[in-house]
Amino acid sequence: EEMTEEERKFQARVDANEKIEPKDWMPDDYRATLIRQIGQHAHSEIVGQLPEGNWITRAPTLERKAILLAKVQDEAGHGLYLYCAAETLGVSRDELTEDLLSGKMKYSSIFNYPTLTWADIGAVGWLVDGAAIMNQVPLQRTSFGPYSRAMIRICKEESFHQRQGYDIMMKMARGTEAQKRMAQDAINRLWYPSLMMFGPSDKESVHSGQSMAWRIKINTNDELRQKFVDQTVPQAEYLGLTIPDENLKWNEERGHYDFSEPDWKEFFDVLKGNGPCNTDRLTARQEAWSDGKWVRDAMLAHARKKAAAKVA
Ligand code: FAQ
Repeated sequence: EEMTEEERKFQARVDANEKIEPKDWMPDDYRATLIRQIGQHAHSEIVGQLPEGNWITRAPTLERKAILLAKVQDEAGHGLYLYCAAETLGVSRDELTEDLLSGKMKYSSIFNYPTLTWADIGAVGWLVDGAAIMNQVPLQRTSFGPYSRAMIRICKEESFHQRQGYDIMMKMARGTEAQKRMAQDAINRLWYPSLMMFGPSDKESVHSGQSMAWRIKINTNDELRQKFVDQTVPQAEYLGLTIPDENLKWNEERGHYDFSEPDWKEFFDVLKGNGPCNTDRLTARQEAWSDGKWVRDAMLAHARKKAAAKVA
């Protein structure tokens, strides 16, 4: 397909690593892809509070409780910056929320898995935040200005989250036999779902080609998944825990670890709504939205009263 003059100019700006700002001209599909990705990312931060919020009342010490509470609040903040970034593209936060609640928009597959023990909170911080950072560090250089700037602050907080997760794992791995077993069980259950966070294999990724040409994405899904494995294996070794993959092996020639792919059938099933917690997560968000209706109504009524008073 021939590019129009506008499209050519736009692509030249992207190729020169210029930031695209909300009021600049952009192709309709660039806008739509960003709304999808940023919106999905925002929803992930919000839904991502649920598996961890589940443990706030049961954290083993006051200090762990305070840390977890702060982390979960950070995720809420990340969701809010990201909704703001999406709003600059001409979509409202209410529309995005409604599309999440109706199942039209997605959130990360990982949050459809349960957090069964305290060790899962360690593994979520270490593996899930670790995967999130691996994906988000390059996105600091994404072509859309508001998204790239949101990523800078989010990455700083996310690095702290990962350290707190690893710290929990360290405590568990060096604790009693029962604690060590819990830590190992958490890795066994969360390893493959963490690998799925990077999206389908490059062969199956429908959006990567165009998104990379537009620098909405900087790396392919498989590139980031490989980097994550390479970074995480030595961390597991240091903990004295085992990654549940018999094919995991350093490949001298490639300079990378060889590893087993996750079960992609399970991944696509979770995306269709059939993961262990999909229904719970959406129900929790639907309840929060309807429980909050009176607050939204009251604030709108108050704003209308104020505006009317000003006119009078
Ligand atoms: N889950 O063509 P691609 C966090 C969908 S971090 C669900 O490869 P794309 C922090 C995809 O939408 C997690 N759906 O797609 C935290 C598409 O479907 P569609 C959030 C997935 O967009 C930590 C289809 O599959 N981070 O929350 C997933 O080019 C701890 C085809 O895939 C981000 O969102 C998946 N894992 O690449 C919070 C990062 N993977 O829409 C609390 C930004 C793919 O056509 C606690 N996003 N799909 O119906 C991205 O970098 C990209 O969107 C990818 C997917 C890499 C996720």
